Amino acid sequence: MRMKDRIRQLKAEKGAIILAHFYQEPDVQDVADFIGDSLDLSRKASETDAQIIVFCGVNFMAETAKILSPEKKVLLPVYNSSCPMAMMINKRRLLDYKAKNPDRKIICYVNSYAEVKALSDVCVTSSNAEKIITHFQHEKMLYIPDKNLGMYLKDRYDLDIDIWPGYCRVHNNLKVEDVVIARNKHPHAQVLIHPEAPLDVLKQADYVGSTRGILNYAQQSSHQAFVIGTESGMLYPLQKACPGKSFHILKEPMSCVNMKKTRLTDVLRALEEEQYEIHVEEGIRKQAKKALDLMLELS
Ligand code: CIZ
Ligand code: SF4
Repeated sequence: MRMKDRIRQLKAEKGAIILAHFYQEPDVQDVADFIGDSLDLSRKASETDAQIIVFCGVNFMAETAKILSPEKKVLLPVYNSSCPMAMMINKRRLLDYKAKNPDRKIICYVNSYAEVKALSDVCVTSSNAEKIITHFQHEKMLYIPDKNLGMYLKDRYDLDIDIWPGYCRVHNNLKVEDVVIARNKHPHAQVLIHPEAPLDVLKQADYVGSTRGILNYAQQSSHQAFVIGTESGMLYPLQKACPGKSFHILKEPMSCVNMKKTRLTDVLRALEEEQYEIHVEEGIRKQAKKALDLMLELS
């Protein structure tokens, strides 16, 4: 039996659901029941009746699903596939900061681990960060851990906000000259960039937004060609959603090695062996859930 058919059969037998991030390989996206950004996927994880969630992404995403749905079995097909940005902050360093700055609200990008979310007031994703930040805009804040999204928000809303120095290697590598080169190569294309890129690069964009935002923008736009400044996996859902339009990556390579670790064989094994199960300590989970629940309520 073909691997994709075997995956579908096992999924049905076990009553499992497969969630995949937009950055996953196309064949993994093809076997998923639902594809999206981390906000879409966390909503889906909390709403589904399925008792097993196979989460094709990186570990903080699967952990978020587990925090929201503790009664479900959440499986990550690749053992501990991680996001380097999420590792740029930890509990000890955040506790140190909080001790020195007890009056600052902690605004935590969802690209972070449970023990960090548990010390935060609210979570955000790139899809809802602007909306949530405006809710807190008259308060003193700390934004963790992505400096670029933090700088973008500070620039737009003139906030009293400290910004943690973390970053995503894939997006942080973009330079203004990359946009200039791409515009010369594709003069009729609009340039759509993810806010994990540096601020000077974002200022060159026609649109700045999350992967879901980029997808919606491209679908609704009357333009026919787009240069995409985010992880290259995004080209596949864009092309599927907009068959007549053309999409070009802003710079080669823009590939997240951790997102690309998941293969179909890993998805199959995850279903067969029910591995690798995500666990979150209950005290941490409950605290982290408060920050995620507030995010879902405000977004
Ligand atoms: O929030 C996500 O899913 C990430 C990591 C990127 C994006 O903007 O969708
Ligand atoms: Fe982390 Fe960047 Fe990879 Fe997203 S693309 S998982 S932020 S390293």
